[in-house]
Amino acid sequence: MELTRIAEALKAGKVNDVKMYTEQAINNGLEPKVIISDGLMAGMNVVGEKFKNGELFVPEVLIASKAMNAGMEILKPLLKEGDVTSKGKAVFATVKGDLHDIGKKLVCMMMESSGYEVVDLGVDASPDKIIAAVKEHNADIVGMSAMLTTTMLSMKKTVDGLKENGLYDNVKVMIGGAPVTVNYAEEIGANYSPDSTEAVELANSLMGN
Ligand code: B1M
Repeated sequence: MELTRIAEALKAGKVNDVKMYTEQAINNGLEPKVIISDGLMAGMNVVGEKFKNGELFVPEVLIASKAMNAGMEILKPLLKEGDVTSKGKAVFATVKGDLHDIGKKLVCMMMESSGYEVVDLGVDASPDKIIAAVKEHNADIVGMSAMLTTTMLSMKKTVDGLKENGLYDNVKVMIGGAPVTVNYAEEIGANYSPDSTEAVELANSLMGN
């Protein structure tokens, strides 16, 4: 019941209602991951469809995104698995020109909850910025998210930059986002996962965890 309410409130962009129903769902013992997938993401998927069909426009989608983020913030602390030793350090970013960050934040949350130290560079991160962060943090993993067919090209530039700077052999590159495919990942020398759960599984297998 709460899950339907969360999805409905998210679709309507009712930030306070999303927070309230998310808290109710937690209090009623629902699993955080279920609240994300069957409540928040269920609502966001409908918003995505309506946006695509021209039934919703950028301002409504932006409000729905705020509602999604508000729910995720409440759930974030609950996803942590207690005191786990670090499985590795990961630098994550949404690539240059791209402002979509909901999916990337979700991947970061799941990675953190599974024991990775995550440095989130935010959105619109240039190849230079990502490469500098990989160097600075001596990252084991670099994760890039893109939601636009135009911005995913920046992933290749970043991978090429990592190679030019002699960093590529020491860092595992992970990419994802709606327009990204496994073929594109292979083509540019990266590893692909379709969603946040598989992103963690991929990171574990790449790191031997
Ligand atoms: Co935008 N947008 N948007 N948008 N938006 C899409 C992506 C679009 C598909 C909508 C459509 O159908 N037309 C379309 C892209 C078309 C294309 O290029 N193929 C689009 C467009 C066109 C645009 C604008 C150009 C619109 C305009 O201004 N005219 C503009 C571009 C702005 C920019 O980035 N420069 C724009 C703007 C926006 C908002 C700002 C309004 C808002 C973003 C708010 C925010 O993120 N803070 C927004 C939103 C919300 C969407 C949709 C509706 C939903 C995206 C989302 O958050 N989904 C989206 C439609 C859609 O996807 N169906 C759309 C929920 C999220 C949990 O899923 O992000 O897919 P997702 O993440 C998943 C996986 O992809 C994966 O795991 C996540 C969790 O399971 N994943 C990874 C993601 N990153 C990963 C990284 C990994 C591994 C897995 O490893 C590193």
